[in-house]
Amino acid sequence: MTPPLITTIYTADPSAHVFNDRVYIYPSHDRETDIAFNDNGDQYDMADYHVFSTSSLEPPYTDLVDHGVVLRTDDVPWASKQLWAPDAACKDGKYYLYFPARDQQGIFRIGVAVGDAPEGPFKADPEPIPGSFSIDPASFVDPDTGDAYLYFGGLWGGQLQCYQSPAGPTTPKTTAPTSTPPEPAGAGAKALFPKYAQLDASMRKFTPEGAQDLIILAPETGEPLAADDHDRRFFEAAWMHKRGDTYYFSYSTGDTHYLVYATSKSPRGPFTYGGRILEPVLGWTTHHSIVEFRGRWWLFHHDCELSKGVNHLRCVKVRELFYDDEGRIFTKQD
Ligand code: FUB
Repeated sequence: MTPPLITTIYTADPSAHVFNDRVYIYPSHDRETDIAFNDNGDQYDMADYHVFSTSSLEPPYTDLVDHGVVLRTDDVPWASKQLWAPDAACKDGKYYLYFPARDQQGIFRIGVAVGDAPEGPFKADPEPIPGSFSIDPASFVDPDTGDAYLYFGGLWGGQLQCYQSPAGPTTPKTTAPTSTPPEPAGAGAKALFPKYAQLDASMRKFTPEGAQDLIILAPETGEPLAADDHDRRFFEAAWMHKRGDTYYFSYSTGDTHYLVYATSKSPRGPFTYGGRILEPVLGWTTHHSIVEFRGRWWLFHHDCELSKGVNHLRCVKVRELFYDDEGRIFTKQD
């Protein structure tokens, strides 16, 4: 079995990027809690972020560096709790850490913190990104156009089901979802889409068009995935990467525990479902990132091996990822 990459603290949701020919990893920092496990994810009660870096992605990971705490809940004026899956981006020499947290009303928003180096420290903006909502921001700076985007959203505890709209931009709710609506279900119902928004030149705001649906189609019908298609519908853990002229949007299917992907020739979609990247791992959640480093592609993900199966005490792992001649992703799973 692939050994954990990070063993000194519990980590999850690894977002990996190559900056200055070194891999930087931006994970969640899991911690012990006596909060009871529930479908809302209250037991994922994280309060800070560490940044890690390495130049070696194969065991025994002797070059791994823990750069320490780079941001705490207390450093974020608008946040109340639950620093969930973060990501980072670099533009024009500045580094941007994007992160979700619950605001003072209990609504998940997405914040940004800015630094001068990939390992931080990062200073949080005083307010969340206007028009942001839900969880799991994944940043993507198109290597060919320089356009920057955030992809985000998560069902159930991630509150994405509070933002259902038939079409077009969504409007964040202004009141706390005390009892959230269920995700769509039943014959004829379409799955909820993940969201994306282009970032403006400041990298701290959405462009005026705001959050849009990222449509994922079933290859056999050309129609949006059905709500009941839990083996393929988006749940959380958005990630975007580009290989050649193909955009790969990957995500977790949540309650069916797969990491899967869809492809498009545009970062705005529509995307067509492509297949599975990773089968279920030990633990309820699965979350990942994909990055090219020195000519090879790598899948960062997590499981619960280090805690022997405690769902909210996870550990980051990395394994090589491959493409066949048609651009289909595969991994060599244990
Ligand atoms: O780490 C908290 C949440 O668990 C993340 O936001 C989800 O993607 C899941 O991994």
